[in-house]
Amino acid sequence: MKQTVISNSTVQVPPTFEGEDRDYFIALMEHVVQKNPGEPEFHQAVAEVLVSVVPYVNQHTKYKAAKILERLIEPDRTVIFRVSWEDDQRCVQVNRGYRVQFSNAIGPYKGGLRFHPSVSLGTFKFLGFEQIFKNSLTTLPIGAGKGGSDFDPKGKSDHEIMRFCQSFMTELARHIGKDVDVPAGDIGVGAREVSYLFGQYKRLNNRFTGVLTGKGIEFGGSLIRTEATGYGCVYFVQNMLQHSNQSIDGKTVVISGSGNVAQYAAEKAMQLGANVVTLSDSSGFIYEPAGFTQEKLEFVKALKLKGGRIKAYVDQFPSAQYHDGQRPWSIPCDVALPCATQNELDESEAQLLVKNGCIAVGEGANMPVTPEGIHVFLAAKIAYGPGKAANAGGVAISALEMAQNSMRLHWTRDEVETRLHSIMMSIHQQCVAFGSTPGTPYVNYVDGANIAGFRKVADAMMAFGIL
Ligand code: NDP
Ligand code: 2IT
Repeated sequence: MKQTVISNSTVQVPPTFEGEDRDYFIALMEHVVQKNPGEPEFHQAVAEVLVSVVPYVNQHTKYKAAKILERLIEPDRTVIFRVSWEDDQRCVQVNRGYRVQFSNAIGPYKGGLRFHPSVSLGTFKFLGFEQIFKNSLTTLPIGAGKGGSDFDPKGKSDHEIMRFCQSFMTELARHIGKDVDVPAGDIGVGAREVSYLFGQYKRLNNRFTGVLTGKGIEFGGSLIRTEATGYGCVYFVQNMLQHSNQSIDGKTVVISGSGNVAQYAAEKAMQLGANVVTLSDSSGFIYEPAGFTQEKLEFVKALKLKGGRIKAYVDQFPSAQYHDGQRPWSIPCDVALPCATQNELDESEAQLLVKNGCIAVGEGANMPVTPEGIHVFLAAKIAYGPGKAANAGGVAISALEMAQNSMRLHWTRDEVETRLHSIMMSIHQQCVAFGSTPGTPYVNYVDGANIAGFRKVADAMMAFGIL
């Protein structure tokens, strides 16, 4: 009988794979699972890329002979360190810090820091691996890394956050640098944390350099960086819709999350005429049937800035309903934007979205849809924009922040937003170039993003020889 799953994992062998593609996929995945036990998110992220890239590599055998895929699935290096700090009760606390420097083939390691109690090494390996292809798609010279800690910022005082960030950076500082590795924010790491981290790096090194992005505007940050991931995600969805002669104007949009990405995805969707009806956090979701307004969104931004729960929204605006412990995917919509976390939209929720008439999905979060959920979207041939493409706007503007820091100048809001717009368009074009089925208007954005992202990095690796 044919092998359909990879040993000791939930990874499925793509049912359409035959012969060489099947053998190579199985060999690579068996290796990944065996060498990286207990890291299911990393296995999932690798499998999602191999689905597209294995057939491509089998057709372009120079990559296979040079073992580019075997090299790409192994991070350049992984750093794990202890972070000790003192809480407000003068008790010593110990957390674990990570930085996975995945690939610097096309530029300095680049990617965010996540502070969340659920993380482990496998989380950062999945995120760092995704970042390789995403950063390549941006058209800018950035390699890939990711890091963070199992520190839980929820309920911590400002002083505790500061002490944690300073201790974390005291160790991380020796591994990063403006031409080496440039971290930024992600879940649990926003403007406040980046500022503490940057301040400590500057103190330790006595150097004012663009070693982090997402900095405050007063000390080297770029305009539009805060908005970039959410805005970029909506631009990408707009591009996908325009490709099939549609528009986001007038569409009903369901969004998960209420953090940085969700807030600005909601803002741009509304600016482009869409009706955004949900936001959520890890406790539940709010449904605003008539749609959010800018004023209501400002309330959410202020609420989340002070660490509030999304539930508090309904006390202020009784027009909305709060659904405790649920995710928003049961609400009928035209467009779904998962903007919270990985694996937050599963097969049955994907089926429900399609049944309710959803025509486009744009991933603001990284890997938010399960493999079975992705299969539902691809089988239904709706416009499904994977995170590597759809949420690349954030890291793209980080790269522009690095450029501005190197030039020691500061671009205007218009200049940066225009560039974001054209970068998202270019990412869309790359997906169309590598994901179209000849003779049909359908674009498989998963294949497009994976293959276009892979090619550039693979060609750089080929040029360097065996490293
Ligand atoms: P924030 O910390 O600002 O917001 C995270 C949001 O997601 C919150 O609403 C949070 O709810 C929710 N959330 C987090 N973890 C979980 C969980 N385990 N289950 C359910 N909900 C959860 O992070 P961002 O908005 O920056 O990041 C959101 C996603 O976007 C992540 O996948 C991130 O990797 C991705 N991303 C971020 C970029 C950026 O520039 N910031 C760039 C590209 C991608 P709660 O408050 O209850 O925890
Ligand atoms: O997942 C991501 O792309 C980010 N969290 C942003 C990374 C960055 O370096 O701006």
